[in-house]
Amino acid sequence: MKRDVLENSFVEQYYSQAQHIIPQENQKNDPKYEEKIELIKECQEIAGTDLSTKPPLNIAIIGLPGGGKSSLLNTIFASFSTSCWEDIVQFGSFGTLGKQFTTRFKSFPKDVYYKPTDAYLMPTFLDMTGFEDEDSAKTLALLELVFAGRIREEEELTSAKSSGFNYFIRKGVCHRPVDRIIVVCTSNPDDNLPPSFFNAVWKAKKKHREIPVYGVMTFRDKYPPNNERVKFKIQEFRKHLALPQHRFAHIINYCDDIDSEGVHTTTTIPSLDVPVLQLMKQVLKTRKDDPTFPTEKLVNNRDILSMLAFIFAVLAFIYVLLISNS
Ligand SMILES: Nc1nc2c(ncn2[C@@H]2O[C@H](COP(=O)(O)OP(=O)(O)O)[C@@H](O)[C@H]2O)c(=O)[nH]1
Ligand SMILES: [Mg+2]
Repeated sequence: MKRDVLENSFVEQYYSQAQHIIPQENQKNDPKYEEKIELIKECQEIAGTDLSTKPPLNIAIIGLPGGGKSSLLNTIFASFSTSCWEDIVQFGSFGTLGKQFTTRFKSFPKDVYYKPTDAYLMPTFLDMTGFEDEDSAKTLALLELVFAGRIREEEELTSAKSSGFNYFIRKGVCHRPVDRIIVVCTSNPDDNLPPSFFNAVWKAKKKHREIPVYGVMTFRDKYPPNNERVKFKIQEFRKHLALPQHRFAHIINYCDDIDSEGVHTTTTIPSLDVPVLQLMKQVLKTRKDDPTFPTEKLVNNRDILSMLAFIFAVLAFIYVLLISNS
């Protein structure tokens, strides 16, 4: 039985036996409160501090509209917080036709979502919207550009069609390349998986360097893992993206369905946070090809330049003084 459950997702064991989650007005009364605090500490330690030689990780959240990407981000942010859930990322706005017409990404660095003023290198998240189930040259090119850090934030990606992809291929890098990819998808078995989009992600991530891919299925409250059709969807999702157990989680996001009283606007729900923090622990784990800061040489060069500029300014000043005195 346990094995069967684990085959669904590695976070199964972190949901209570009874799948029912009861939001508490005081988060400390949630049975998972202590575990949450412990996990936040573990994640902070894995992330490291700004004394280390690495930059914060860039984590891209991708998937089709309506799959729960933005909600997942708000859930991750709430899980790192001990005050309350906040709607930092706009969610549920995938349009009346259930489709977004523009492809964009928006980044959420630590300062936006992480309230403590400590030195931990909490990651930057990129929320990517507007993809469809296709692996056309355009989709592939857009994914590659974002993964490589060669596209500007909130730039409308759709205009690539008319101007050719060269429009976007810049010499300079606009943001650090993506270090991790989290593919998000609903566990609603009536919603088909997007296999062409998965193919595009797979091809794009192989292009520059192997970026580790993680998978998250949402709507666990509505489509629990003991349902045969949900189980089948999970298997297919994992097969498509070759997701080993520790890279896949079937979770519940913060949403009105789980907390109709709206308690989460004044507190957090540790029972929702713990499985998500377990996943974050996996995602943040240091890998050998993780980036380190561009060597000290760059900093030194910059220092030398500013020193030269200073000396030049002083000499110019003395020269002007001498001239005016003579
Ligand atoms: N019941 C339930 N609803 C969810 C869950 N995740 C997201 N939603 C809802 O699904 C809708 C779409 O979510 P959103 O995060 O905007 O999806 P996105 O388009 O992928 O960013 C919103 O109304 C959310 O409240 C979940 O785990 N359970
Ligand atoms: Mg969204």
